[in-house]
Amino acid sequence: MAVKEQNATGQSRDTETAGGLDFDAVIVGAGFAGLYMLHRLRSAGLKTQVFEAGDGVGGTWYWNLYPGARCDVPSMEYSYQFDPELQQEWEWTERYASQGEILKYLEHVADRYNLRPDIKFNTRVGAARYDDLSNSWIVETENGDNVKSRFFIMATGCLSVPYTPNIEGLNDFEGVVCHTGNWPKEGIDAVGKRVGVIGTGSSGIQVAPMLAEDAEHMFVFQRTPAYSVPSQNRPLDAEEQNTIKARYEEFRAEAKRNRAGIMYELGQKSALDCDKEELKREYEIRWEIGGLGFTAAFKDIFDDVDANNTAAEFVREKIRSIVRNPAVAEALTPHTLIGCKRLCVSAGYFETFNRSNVTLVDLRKEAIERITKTGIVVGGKEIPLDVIVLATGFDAITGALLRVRIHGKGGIELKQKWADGPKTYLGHSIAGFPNMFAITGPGSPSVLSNLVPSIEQDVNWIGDCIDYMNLHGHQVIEATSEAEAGWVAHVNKVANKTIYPLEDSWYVGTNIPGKPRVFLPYIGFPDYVGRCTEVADRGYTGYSLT
Ligand code: N01
Repeated sequence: MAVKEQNATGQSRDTETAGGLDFDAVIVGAGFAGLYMLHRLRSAGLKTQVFEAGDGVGGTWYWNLYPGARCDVPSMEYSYQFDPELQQEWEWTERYASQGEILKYLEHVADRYNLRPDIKFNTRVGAARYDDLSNSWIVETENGDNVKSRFFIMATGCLSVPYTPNIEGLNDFEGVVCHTGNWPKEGIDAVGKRVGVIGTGSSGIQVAPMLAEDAEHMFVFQRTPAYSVPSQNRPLDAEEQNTIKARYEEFRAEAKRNRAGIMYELGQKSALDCDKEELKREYEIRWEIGGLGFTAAFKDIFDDVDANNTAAEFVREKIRSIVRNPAVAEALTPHTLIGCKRLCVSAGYFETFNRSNVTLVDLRKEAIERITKTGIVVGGKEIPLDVIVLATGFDAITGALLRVRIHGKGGIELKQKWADGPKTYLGHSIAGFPNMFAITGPGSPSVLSNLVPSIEQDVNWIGDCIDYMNLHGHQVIEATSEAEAGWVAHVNKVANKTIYPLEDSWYVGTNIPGKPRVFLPYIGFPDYVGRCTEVADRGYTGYSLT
C-alpha cells in the first residue's frame, strides 16, 4: 500500500507497509507519550497513526482544565529532553507550570514536529485484537475505523479515566455537575453560586481555593484529610532559567540519579537520629523551599513509619497554626502516613478554610446520604447547591488500558489476564500480547517519578527495540511468562521494602470499588533504567523474538 511518510524535517515521501498492513504502528493517545512516540517512530520511517479521543493534543493537560490545575514537578524538569534545541528555545514563565502553559507547550511540540497530520482527533479506540495468522493488530475505533498494524502502542496516560462515585441521586441534580478530570472548555461560572467540592486529593486542593474566590459559599466534602505542602510557586526569571539551560544536559542527568528522577536534595541522615530542633529546622527549610522535596528531608521517610511520622507531625502542626478555627483544623488534620498516598502540593489550601464563605463538611462524622435535585444530603440535612465539583480522582494506571477491549494471542482478554491485578514485564510489555507496548504501564516508575523523563525512557526503549527488530529481521516480540512473573515479583519486593504499600490510595487501587489491591508503580527510576538497558544490551532477554 502506498502511503505518505514524513521525515524529520517534515517533508513527505511515498513509502510502503509490508503484508497488507494499514500502518506499521498504531498509537493510542496524543499526550506527552503519544506525541513523542509518533515523532520517534516516524523519524525511523514507520508509517504511524495516532488515535486521540479529544479534539486536540495534550492528554492530561487537555482534559484537566479546572481552575488552579498546575503541575507539581518544576517546569524546567517537566518537559522533553529528546531535542536540545526544543529545550533551549522554550521559555517557561513560572516555577511550576499551569495547565494552560503545559498545553501550549504540547501544542508547540505538535506543530514544531508537524505531528498533527498523523493524529486522528475525536476518535476513541474501543478495541484491539491480535491476529495470530497475520501477526498483526486489528484496531477498531468507536467511529468505525478498522485498521491493521504491526505494532500497537498504548500511550493512554496514568490518570486519564475519571472516577465518578456511585452516589445515590447524582443524576437527579438539576444544577451543574462536573469532574475535575473532564472540565468543560467553556469553564464553569462559580460567581455568586453555592458550590460543593467532593474530594480532597491533589485536584480538590487545587480547585477549592480558586472556586472559593468566586463562590457565594463553598462546601468542601472531605472523607480523608490530605497532607499538603506549599508549592511556593513564583515567576521564573530569565537568569534562573538560563543558568539551568547552560548546563541542561548535566542538570537532567543529575535529576535522573534520584529515585523519582526529579531534582531534589535527599537528606543523608535518618530522621530518627535527629532531635526535635534539628527535625523542625530541616522541615522548616523544606517547607519554605516548597514542593515534593519536602519528603526528601531525611533518607528514611518512606522506609520507616516512625521516621515518616516526624514529617507528618510537622505538617499537622502547620495545619493547626494556619487554620484559625481549632475544630476545623482538627478535622483537616490527617493521621495517616505522609506521602504514601500522593502528597499534595498547593497554594493556600488550608488558608481557604479561614474564609467566611467556606465550610468543611467532615464526611467521617456523617457520610453523604444522597444527592437531590437541589443539593447534597449529609446527616439528614440538605446542603443546597448550584454546582457540584467531583474531585474524586481516577481509575489510575490500569484504567485506561482496560477501558479498551484488548485481546492478545489466542483471544485472551487483557481484562481477564489482569483480573487479580496487572502483570507486565518492565512495565510496558505483556506476555500473550506480542508487539504491544504500554508506555508507563503498571510496574514502571510512572507516577512515582517525573513522568516526562519516564515517558521518554519508555519511548526510546520501544523505539530502539523496533529498530533492533527491523535490523535483525524479526517480525514479532513477546515477553515470556517467566520474565513477566519475575518482574512482578521484583516490583513487589522493591515496594515491600518501603512503607508505601501500607496506605490505601490509588497507588494500590483501593479508590476504585472492586479493584484488586496491588501496588501499581515501580519504585526507583534509576534502577528501572538500568534494568531496561541491561535487557536491551543483552539482546532482549526475557522476550521471544521471531
Ligand atoms: O484524586 P485522588 P485527584 N465520597 O484519588 C475523594 C495527580 N494530580 O484527582 O481519600 C467522598 O487523589 C477521596 O476520598 P478518600 C496526582 O498524582 C496531580 O485529587 O478516598 N469523597 C479523595 O479525597 C494525584 O494524586 C496534580 O477517602 C470521595 C478524592 O476524592 C492524582 O492526580 C493535580 C468519594 C480523590 O483524590 C489524583 O488526584 C491533580 C466519595 N464517594 C491531580 N470518592 C498536580 O500536579 C472519592 N472521594 C498538582
